[in-house]
Amino acid sequence: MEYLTPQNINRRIFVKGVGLISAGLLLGTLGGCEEIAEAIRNRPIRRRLRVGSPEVDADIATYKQAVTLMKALPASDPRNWNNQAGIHGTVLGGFNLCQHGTPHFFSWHRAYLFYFEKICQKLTGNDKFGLPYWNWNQNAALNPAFLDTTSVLYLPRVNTDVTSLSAVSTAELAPIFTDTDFYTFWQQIEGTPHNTVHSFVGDIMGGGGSALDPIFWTHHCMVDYCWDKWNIDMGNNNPNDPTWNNTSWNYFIDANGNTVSSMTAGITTLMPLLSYQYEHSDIGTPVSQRIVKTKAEFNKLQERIKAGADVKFEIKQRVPIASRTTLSIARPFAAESKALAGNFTSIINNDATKDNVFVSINYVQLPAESDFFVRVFINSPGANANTPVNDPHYAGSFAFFGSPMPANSAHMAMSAHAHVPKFLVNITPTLQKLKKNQELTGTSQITVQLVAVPFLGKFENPATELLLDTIELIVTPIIINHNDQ
Ligand SMILES: [Cu+2]
Repeated sequence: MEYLTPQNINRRIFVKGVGLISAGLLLGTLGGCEEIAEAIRNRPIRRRLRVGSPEVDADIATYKQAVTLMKALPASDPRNWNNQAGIHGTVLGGFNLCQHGTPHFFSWHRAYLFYFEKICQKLTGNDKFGLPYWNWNQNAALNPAFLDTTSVLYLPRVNTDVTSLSAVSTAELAPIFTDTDFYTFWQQIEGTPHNTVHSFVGDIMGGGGSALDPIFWTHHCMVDYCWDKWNIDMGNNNPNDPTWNNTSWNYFIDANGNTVSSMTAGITTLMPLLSYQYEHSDIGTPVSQRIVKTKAEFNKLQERIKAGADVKFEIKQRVPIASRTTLSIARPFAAESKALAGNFTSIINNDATKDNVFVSINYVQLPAESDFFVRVFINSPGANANTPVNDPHYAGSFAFFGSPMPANSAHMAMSAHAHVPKFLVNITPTLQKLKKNQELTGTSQITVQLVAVPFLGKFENPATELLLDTIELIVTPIIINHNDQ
């Protein structure tokens, strides 16, 4: 791929909101223009984990070597395996610095993976190493390399094959990928496939200490690929909001074990263009890969990514449904809204609507157990755990990730705000379907049912309660990409 020449790449790169940064930061090179262009052209490939590919086998071998070397580092070395995982959180202490439920879910984890990958490259002496990703939509069964109990990639887990999870199915992911608004796209990716896979795999992967499990890095690499595909292949834009772009973190650890004083969300947006690339694969509905062949195309793409767009999480209409209620997971919860389908006529009747209707569900705190996910149905009073997901009233699902912070936890004040469970499920396609089936008329009341479904057929603790803060219907505008290229 001859898309860069020494003439079109500078030693310094201008990032919106950040100003000039050294290209070496993103590329791991301090060379001249020619070497920089070369480094971008040959940036590491993050491949899809699968069986039967010699390249993937080689990546797994390097990954094993990297994990072994990180575990062998002294505890005083910040690149040590436990120390790296501790940035995210710990088994006993819960979440630490990781961002969940904030608009930096994607960017924070991207920066975290970026430095982890650099540490792997440095320790193994393989600067071509790219973290492999677990595409749960295409390869539901976890790669067997992680199941060998004698391997450094092994840890006990409850489930390693996600075939039964609708949260990673094309039916559930495809509508999420049609969402062009960064804020609602991120919230759905986090709450649906991301959380569900964490909790379903379970054990250490189900909580704050999840980065201790080598699967974590391949799972988050997939989450990062979701963002990459949406942003680069599909032409959607990240926020141009300076507050978002300038948000910075001063604790990541570089390949040499030094603390990085400033990494920003704005810089992370350029990482897939400059420091690694994804081997293409499908997530939900196939989307063609954006292949950049010329320097002009590369520059145009880079300009679009740097510019972002004026995207906001804007709520045009809000209909409260319920608030401050205790729900038992053992019984489906049904609530009626004051909203009539007629309130949303323009959305329901228009397949090309520019707005989305979401059920927005906020809980007060994480439940004590999270061995289940929650299905959302619309106008289906009898919905229960046996109602199939191809029922026309089914709208989507979400799961909880993590446990409540231990009381008096040192981290509680610091990061609990970032882990308040809140979810968005887009019910626009369901409302349109029900209208077409003539189940909804203008005067039909819209009702919402929440059904908890245990991962393994029965709840570990059926007495688990969910403290609901609010459920409401919200209408958000779809953002048009004015500078789509
Ligand atoms: Cu995660």
